[in-house]
Amino acid sequence: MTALQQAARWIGQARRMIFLGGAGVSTLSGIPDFRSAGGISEDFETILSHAYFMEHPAEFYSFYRRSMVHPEAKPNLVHRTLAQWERAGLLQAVITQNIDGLHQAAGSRRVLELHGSVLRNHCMNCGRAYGVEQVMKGGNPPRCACGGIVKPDVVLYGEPLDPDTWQAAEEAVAEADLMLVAGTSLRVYPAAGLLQRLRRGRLVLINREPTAMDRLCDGVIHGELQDAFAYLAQAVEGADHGGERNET
Ligand code: CNA
Repeated sequence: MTALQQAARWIGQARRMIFLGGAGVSTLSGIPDFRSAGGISEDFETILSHAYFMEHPAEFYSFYRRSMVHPEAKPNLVHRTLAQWERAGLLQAVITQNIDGLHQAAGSRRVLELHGSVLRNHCMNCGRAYGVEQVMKGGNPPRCACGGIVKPDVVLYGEPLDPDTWQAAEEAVAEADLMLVAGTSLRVYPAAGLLQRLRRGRLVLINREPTAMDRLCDGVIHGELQDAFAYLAQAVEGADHGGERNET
């Protein structure tokens, strides 16, 4: 049995599966990741830091508008398969490091956005909420009617994660009987540390290239997500789900 066949079998048997994904999930939607060859080449860890935003908001927004916001992007097979698994009662939650909102666009309902979302923004002075369209047009940096600078609700390097989202992610991982991880280099913490919070579940990783966490996994598939999910979507659909699960 191949690792992919084994993964399909485990997904079919799982009762509390969760998914943890990263930028590789959205490369198929035309959004570059950070660390692949051909990914974002600028010094993103500096530009996307809290300190840089506070000191150079216009330079931050020049990069951010060009590289981080992709209003034309549509969900791909991976997003759609995960949404389908949630509807079928197979998947408990998507935990994502992505900030593009594509899981929700595909129909996923329980999405824990560890690093926030480009779709939500707020004035740092009065707290007024702004949509992504308002942030993409207008002056640089975008300003609120009150004169304050509008900041994306995205967790910048050097900023803490939202504690409620983090706690919900930790709990979902602790309760999981299968954790499927895909499209992430697992180099960003604390997100990558979630793999070590798994108590008794199986751990399966799908990624184009090896990661430092491969050795922790029960199953590792090195390859393209589109190939793996094309197989899994079909194989899991055909699997015997046991008839006990609550369909939603
Ligand atoms: P990363 O460090 O760029 O790693 C992405 C991983 O995905 C790499 O190991 C790639 O080899 C792999 N990969 C890319 N495409 C595919 C594919 N088609 N099939 C299989 N594997 C693939 O990204 P991480 O998510 O690990 O890093 C976390 C950062 C990236 C988070 O803070 C995100 O906010 C940030 N980010 C998000 C987006 C987005 O929202 N779409 C885009 C770019 C960066």
